[in-house]
Amino acid sequence: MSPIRNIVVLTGAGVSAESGIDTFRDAGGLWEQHRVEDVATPEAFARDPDLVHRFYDARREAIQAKAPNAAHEALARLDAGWPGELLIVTQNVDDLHERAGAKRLIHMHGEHLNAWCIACDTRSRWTGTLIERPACPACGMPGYLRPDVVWFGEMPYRMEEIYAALNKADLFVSIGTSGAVYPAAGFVREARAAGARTLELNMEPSQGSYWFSEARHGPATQLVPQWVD
Ligand code: BJW
Repeated sequence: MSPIRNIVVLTGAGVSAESGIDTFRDAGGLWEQHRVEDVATPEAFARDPDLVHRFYDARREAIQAKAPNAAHEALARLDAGWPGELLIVTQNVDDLHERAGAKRLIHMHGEHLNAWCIACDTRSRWTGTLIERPACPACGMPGYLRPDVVWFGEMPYRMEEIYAALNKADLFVSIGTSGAVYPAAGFVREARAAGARTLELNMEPSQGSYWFSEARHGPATQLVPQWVD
């Protein structure tokens, strides 16, 4: 087997679950508490922006009170020490990977701490809540800031960079994701087609488990440090 130089790691909500952040599709997860169509589509935001803002305000506040766990920390160690190419692609909008110290990181579904002004197309750091939401710092227009996250029907971020990394990966590792949402769910097939070994680390077999050459099941705080160290 050829030596491993280039690694792509995909993470999902399961990597942050043991920090106390709700996943989407597990029992009691966010999609049991809210209808996707009400809070995570551009149409929902157009229809009822206050409801969508309340959903993200609450999550933003909850996430800020949480801390990175042993899985985020192990991935940050990998990032700091891996001499070859490495890209951590997270579907998570929380900032726990960067708070753990990861640098080679892409937030393909956006970041809960960013605001996007749909009047002037500028991104800025989120400072307000629903009650005291500021005007856009760039254009000064009030009422046009939305959470800078990727909703259903919208194009995930930095896809060219991600596919370039997948196409030269020697190893693709998927951590804590159900494999229910595309295009991330298709990355394992892309990496396999490019000749990469593929490893799943998840609490249970994901929807795409079949495509992985190896799978280990259990909590991310145990599996990820075991794999990294
Ligand atoms: C643990 C654990 C522990 C628990 N340790 N593990 C192809 C086929 C079919 C449909 C489509 C397709 N291509 C596109 C689509 C449509 C759609 C889609 O995928 N629909 C599916 C539902 C079928 N995709 C899109 O719309 C995407 N856009 C797109 O494709 O654009 C193309 C386009 C082309 C031309 C014009 C315009 C566009 C966008 C998808 C956006 C997803 N957005 C969300 C919300 C982000 C903001 C926010 O956070 O609020 O992203 S939805 C939600 O799901 C969030 C997540 O990032 C994403 C994935 O969830 P994740 O991370 O996998 O979480 P869970 O809960 O599902 O799973 C957790 C896992 O962890 C479980 O397996 C647990 O077992 C495990 N776990 N605890 C280890 N301790």
